[in-house]
Amino acid sequence: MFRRAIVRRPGDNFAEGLTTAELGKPDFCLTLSQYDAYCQALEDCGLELIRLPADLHHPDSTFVEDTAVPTSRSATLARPGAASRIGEVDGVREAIRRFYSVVHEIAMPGTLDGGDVCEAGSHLFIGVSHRTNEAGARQLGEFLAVEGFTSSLVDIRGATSILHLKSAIAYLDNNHLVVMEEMASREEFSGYDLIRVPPEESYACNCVLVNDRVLVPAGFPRLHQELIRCGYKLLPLEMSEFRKMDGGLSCLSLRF
Ligand code: CIR
Repeated sequence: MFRRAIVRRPGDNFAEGLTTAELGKPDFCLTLSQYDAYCQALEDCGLELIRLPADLHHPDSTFVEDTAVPTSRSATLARPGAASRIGEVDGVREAIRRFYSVVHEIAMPGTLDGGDVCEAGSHLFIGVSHRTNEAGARQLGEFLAVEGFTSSLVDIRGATSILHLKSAIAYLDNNHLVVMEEMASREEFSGYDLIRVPPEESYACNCVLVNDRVLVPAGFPRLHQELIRCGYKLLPLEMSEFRKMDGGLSCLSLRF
């Protein structure tokens, strides 16, 4: 069960963040209303929110998931792979320290974005991407091995359509792994009950189980139906403006 989540409000320069999406410029009013609905959804799932103010020095900082990896026993401060995002970590350090006595930190030459880390029970899939390098992935694996986690690296550098590992997979529970069709045959995922997401819905792979509900982007009926068939209760959320900035649903919060 998650009890809390850290979120950070988008700043009015949100549109100046990094993106490859070519979906146009986000509308700031709509961004804020989607953000408010997202926060409300987390509260509806029973979470207490730690709301951080907008950070205008870092237009991508609303994607707070990339700055840390919280588990039930420790948190690891990340070291984002994009130069413009490294400073975002300083903005969450204090909030993390308030709730964790054990805080690890990814160090040079390692880079790691939280969006590349998928916790699947006691196993961690760590994406090696254009943001997370092998050194960062291995550091995280070593920190969390002490807590009993096993880990494996998943090289996604060849998958041009995704930014982070969690753009392509999401672990729910009961061995269910949501996975984009293109990656479904990878050996790493062979022991799981796969919920395959067709290419036209692959944005929705980035969904999150928060206590008894799955937060999922609105507008992806095939995945919604499949999740309902598997017994999940859904909480669909409009994500259009975050998608324009390459952001997925999970990246708007750090849940613990
Ligand atoms: C970036 O390119 O870093 C941001 N514009 C989007 C980050 C999305 N993060 C995530 O999916 N975990």
